[in-house]
Amino acid sequence: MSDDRVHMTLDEVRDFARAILTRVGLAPDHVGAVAETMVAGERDGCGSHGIYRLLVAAHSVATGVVDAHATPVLTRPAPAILRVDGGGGFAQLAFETGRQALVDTARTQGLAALALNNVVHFAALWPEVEALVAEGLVVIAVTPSHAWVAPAGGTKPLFGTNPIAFGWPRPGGRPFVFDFATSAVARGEIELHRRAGRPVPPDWGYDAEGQETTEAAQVLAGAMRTFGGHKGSALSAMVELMAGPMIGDLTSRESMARDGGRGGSPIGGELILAIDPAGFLGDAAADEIARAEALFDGIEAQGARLPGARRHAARAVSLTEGVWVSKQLIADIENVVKENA
Ligand code: NDP
Ligand code: PYC
Repeated sequence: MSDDRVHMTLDEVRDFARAILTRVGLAPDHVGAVAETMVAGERDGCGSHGIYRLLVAAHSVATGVVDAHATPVLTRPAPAILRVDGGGGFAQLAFETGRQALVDTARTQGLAALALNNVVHFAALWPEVEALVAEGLVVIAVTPSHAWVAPAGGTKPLFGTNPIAFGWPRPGGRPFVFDFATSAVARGEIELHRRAGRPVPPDWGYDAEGQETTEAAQVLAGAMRTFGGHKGSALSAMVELMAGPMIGDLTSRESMARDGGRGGSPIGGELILAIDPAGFLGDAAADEIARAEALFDGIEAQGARLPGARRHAARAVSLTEGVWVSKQLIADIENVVKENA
């Protein structure tokens, strides 16, 4: 292995993340919830949302973008509608606060929606989706971010990178879960290209003058592009609407304005929809979920892979062999903490 990386077990990753988050002053219940999503990112080979996120998490605490001691509060505005006010804290603890109520409500009502409001969000959505799918639910989750992405046909930032995640339970197997930004790629991936000095594909974004560029730094200073042209653009708008005004929270442009140049993680809301197939199907649910397997068989029969397959393959390795982490990243994280001590 090249010596610019250090080997860590997943327990060491967890200890490191917890120690850093504690040192920057995050309250213990947040530390636990936030660190787990970073461990999950490293475990599943998702570098842009593993401990790399300690940089922005520490910065968000130090600059007051996030309330490090927020206590999320769960309410039920309607029988199938749940809301957690995150109190300006990280989204992970807000999700944990509403998670069991969402599962229970989906089971009793057939479907349920959970709005996380007033949260700071830097995480991937698939850990939440997987946790709910493990309960036998079909799940959709969306969240806006900061205004970094131009609508198709434009070249100026308006939308966030606005991920959409979907999960479907599979009998005895790995769930079908996809989770992707509606931008050409997550911003974190472009940041990793900048750190590594690697060019980006020309269709990832524009420079500040609206010109195509392969310089990661110029895209970060300019505007990212949506995936799939007008289709990704419309989906991105949908995310803004459903996890912004529909739940009484911020759009990506408003999140950026609220940040006020501090460079913290996005501020706003997240919407999670959970459906219990038994609500439609009753006792036939298990048979129908089993019938859906033919679709997955059909995909794989063509040599295509399912979303999530790469993550699960990475997980199988990391659970026994640990992971390799950039020494430079570890040093940068330590520096951010020292600078903000
Ligand atoms: P990718 O473009 O890498 O795509 C991710 C999804 O597509 C995964 O489900 C992935 O499965 C699947 N996939 C990728 N390649 C294939 C393939 N060849 N065949 C089948 N499926 C495939 O991710 P993004 O850069 O768009 O997003 C990365 C992460 O960033 C997401 O987890 C997202 O939640 C997070 N994010 C969070 C934001 C926030 O505001 N909180 C904002 C934007 C992004 P697999 O994982 O197995 O490769
Ligand atoms: O990678 O685009 C991103 C992102 C934004 C917030 C969290 N991740």
